[in-house]
Amino acid sequence: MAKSRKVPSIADKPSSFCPGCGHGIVIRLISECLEELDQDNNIIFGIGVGCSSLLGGILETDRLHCLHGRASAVCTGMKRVSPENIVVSYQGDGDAYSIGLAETTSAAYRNENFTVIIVNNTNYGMTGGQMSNTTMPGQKTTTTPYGRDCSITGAPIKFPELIASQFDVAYAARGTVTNPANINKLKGYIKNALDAQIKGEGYSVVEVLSPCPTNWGMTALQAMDRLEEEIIPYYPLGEFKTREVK
Ligand SMILES: Cc1ncc(C[n+]2csc(CCOP(=O)(O)OP(=O)(O)O)c2C)c(N)n1
Ligand code: SF4
Ligand SMILES: [Mg+2]
Repeated sequence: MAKSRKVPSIADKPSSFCPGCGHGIVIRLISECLEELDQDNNIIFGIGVGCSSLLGGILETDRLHCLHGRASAVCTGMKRVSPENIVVSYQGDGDAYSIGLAETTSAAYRNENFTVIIVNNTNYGMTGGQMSNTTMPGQKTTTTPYGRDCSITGAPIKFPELIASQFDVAYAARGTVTNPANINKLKGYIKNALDAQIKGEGYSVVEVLSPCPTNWGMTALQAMDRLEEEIIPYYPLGEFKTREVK
């Protein structure tokens, strides 16, 4: 008989994400990692604006809702005054890479010792699917009805690669939620990122390629297919920076 897995104690409330959304999987993985690292009673979340903010209604933990894009600045303050706590910034791509690009990049530049989880669904999900800095070239959104034209907007940001090659950060990775194997790998990345913070190694980030079936105008299964066929080939998965020699 198949056994169901125990629900982590800090994530036992129902969510209000759309069916097929990736946010819920990511939150579950973060909760499992915190529990396995014995940090579930020692966590403070900085929560961004967007569908990521629904996290605040699910978790029974200390948390602060931050102004749009400013979670990395808030987390910098929280971690500096309370270094014994684990601090995680939970944000969307629009929040972290568009509206908050300065704060996100500056925290990485300073190698602040906290962890950032960025759910990249290639649009501003909560507000109806506008273009963000990670919208794919040619992707139609409500603000790019003819498709994203990179000659006008610039090209999509690949943040983990950018900071791994340019800044002295501890850890940078990108994962996804398209199948059990990828979910298990993603969990490993999240754990490595939290572990880097626990060891005091510095800034850690995990970007998650995640479906937004509602704004992509797709079923849940079609959205997973789009990730596999179109988005993962553009945004490679894996670890880009780690302090450990592997
Ligand atoms: C200063 C400010 N500007 C704009 C908004 C409107 N707004 C709310 S959520 C959001 C987009 C969030 O997108 P993303 O971070 O990608 O999260 P998602 O909903 O896709 O998970 C925007 C623009 C706001 N709340 N505050
Ligand atoms: S709008 Fe998109 S990101 Fe937001 S809950 Fe729905 S599927 Fe998820
Ligand atoms: Mg988004």
